[in-house]
Amino acid sequence: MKTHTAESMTHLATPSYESLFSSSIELVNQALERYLDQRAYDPSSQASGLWDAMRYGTLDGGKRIRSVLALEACQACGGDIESILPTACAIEMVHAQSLIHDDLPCMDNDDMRRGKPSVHKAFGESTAVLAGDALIALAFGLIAKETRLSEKATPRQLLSVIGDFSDVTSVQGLVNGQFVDILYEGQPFTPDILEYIHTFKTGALFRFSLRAGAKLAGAPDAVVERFTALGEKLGLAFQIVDDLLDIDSSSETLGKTAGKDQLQKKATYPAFFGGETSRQQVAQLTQDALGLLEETAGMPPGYDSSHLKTLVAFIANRLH
Ligand code: GRG
Repeated sequence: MKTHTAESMTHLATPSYESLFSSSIELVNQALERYLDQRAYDPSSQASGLWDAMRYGTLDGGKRIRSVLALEACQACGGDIESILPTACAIEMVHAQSLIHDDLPCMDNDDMRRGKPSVHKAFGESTAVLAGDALIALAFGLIAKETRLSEKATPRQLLSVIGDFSDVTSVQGLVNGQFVDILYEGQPFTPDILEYIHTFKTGALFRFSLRAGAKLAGAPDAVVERFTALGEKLGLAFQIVDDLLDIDSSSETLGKTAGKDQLQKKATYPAFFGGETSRQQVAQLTQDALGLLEETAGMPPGYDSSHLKTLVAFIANRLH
């Protein structure tokens, strides 16, 4: 099922990401709403306050860029949207969890997220920790229990995706990046350290999103690796732009506190290379990503990369 057509894209003057991908975003939002419905799991639960915090941190806000990338990757590789949707929601749950924990006073300590008080500000610190914990476990369950298997999305592929998800959520993924990010706060750092932090802290989830999309479409290994490389390029570009926006944008536009990286002496691309070189790096990563999308080997007949190319452009040029 295609959620929008290439034709509709060309007819819009300068369409925003939100308008162009509104059906995919809506699909993810509706599924998340279902999966985070306490009544569906445990109507007599005493933990309503925990469900509320999980819903507050995940729903109502967020660009959904990672889940949209997963949906688009799966469709570009000839897969069905129903096979990737639970994984796309799991990606958003873990992303939300990472933001909830990142905002805690013991981590990056931010009172604002997605234009509203951070989860620990609205619900208290212990609830914020537990809401994040529950989201990770729920995300694994979603992929395992809700993925629609097919000739393309086989049990073998599903197990492999769950294995990859474990890497992303563990010390081989986001946790690693966050640890090293905090380790280097206020410390001298090298470009290698910078790339390391960004690759794990942000790149891992982008990498997983594109890889899982290709895997659950039953794509051949070479395509899965190509989409993995695409995710690496996009994740790095996304984080460099994030670092630039932290300097150039306002808290109001970003929905989170701007200007914090400098205050906290974070290891960022603009801090090391300056704004201009950082922007050139984004441009190079964008070119690399577009090049990977030009490759047609192993792709299904009628392969259309236009949606993914639009997402690449959005990542490079985003303003929030
Ligand atoms: C996954 C087990 C586990 C732990 C997480 C706290 C932590 C460990 C990692 C923090 C990672 C982090 C906060 C990375 C920053 C990534 C980033 C650029 C976030 C902003 O993403 P957007 O702009 O946010 O897509 P929205 O709000 O639009 O969804």
